[in-house]
Amino acid sequence: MSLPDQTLSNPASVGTDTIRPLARLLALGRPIVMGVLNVTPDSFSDGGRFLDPSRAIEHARRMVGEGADILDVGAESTRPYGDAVSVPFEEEMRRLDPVLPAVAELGVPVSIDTMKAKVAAAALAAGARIVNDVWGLQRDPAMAGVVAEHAVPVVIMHNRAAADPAIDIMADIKEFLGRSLAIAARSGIARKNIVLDPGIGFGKTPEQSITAIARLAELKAFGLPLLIGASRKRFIDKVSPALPNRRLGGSIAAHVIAVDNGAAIVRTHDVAETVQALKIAAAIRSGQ
Ligand code: HH2
Repeated sequence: MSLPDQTLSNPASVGTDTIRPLARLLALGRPIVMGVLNVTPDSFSDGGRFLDPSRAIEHARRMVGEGADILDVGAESTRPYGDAVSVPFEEEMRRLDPVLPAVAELGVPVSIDTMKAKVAAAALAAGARIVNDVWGLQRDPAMAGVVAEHAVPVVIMHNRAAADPAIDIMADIKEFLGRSLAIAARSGIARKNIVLDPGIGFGKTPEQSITAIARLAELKAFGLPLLIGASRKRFIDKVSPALPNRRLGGSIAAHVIAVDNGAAIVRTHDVAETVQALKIAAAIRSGQ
């Protein structure tokens, strides 16, 4: 699955060179590994570990050394499991400012994991090259405009305010992603710049998260690259009880199966182990 490079036929558009890294990665024909960098005090699995800028930059460097293809930098916990503490723009930027420019120099594209258009715009100005919106362009009405203006790739993720065990989760995901794609089209975001994500753990019961991975292939009908972020999520605990930092085995199992089911990108806190697992899975698949 590949995103074609944008041509330089439109020199007026901002950031014509910025979509190439993702397009190149997706053209490699192997799963792409996105390493998570949470510059937060309260992320569900690693809150507080990388709030200090030097620790954050060191961790980013380590992940690149371990084989991360993309670094996903976030400064507001998305809190997939409730207790959301909303972080004001100024605070999100105060966390990102000392980290982003250095991380953007590490040689892999940086995505900005934010729900705020103003943060996305500032992060793109500071060197980020991809926007990762866990509300799929449906929360901040200015988000789609920022993505369109900068002509950068965007990860559109499914989300819900609350889980409802009674709904058909795949139908809900498809409907939501369809709405996001309509917003993207109206705003002038090129389809080739869009990655879709069913949002493991977000507004889903553990069973629904498992369904989203098991039936991921249904989302291939959109004809767009798919991303899965199963890393350390709660559905693992439901099947095999373990605290978030003891869920590596479950995360790897989920990501390997997600790739088999069509994921082009996996988002992980544990880059070295995930890269190794994906390589071994690929070697076995090809019978070598
Ligand atoms: N999951 C989290 C955050 N951002 N983005 C995408 N596209 N897909 C995901 O599954 C996803 C995401 C949650 O994980 P984490 O960043 O570790 O937690 P927190 O949001 O608490 O910082």
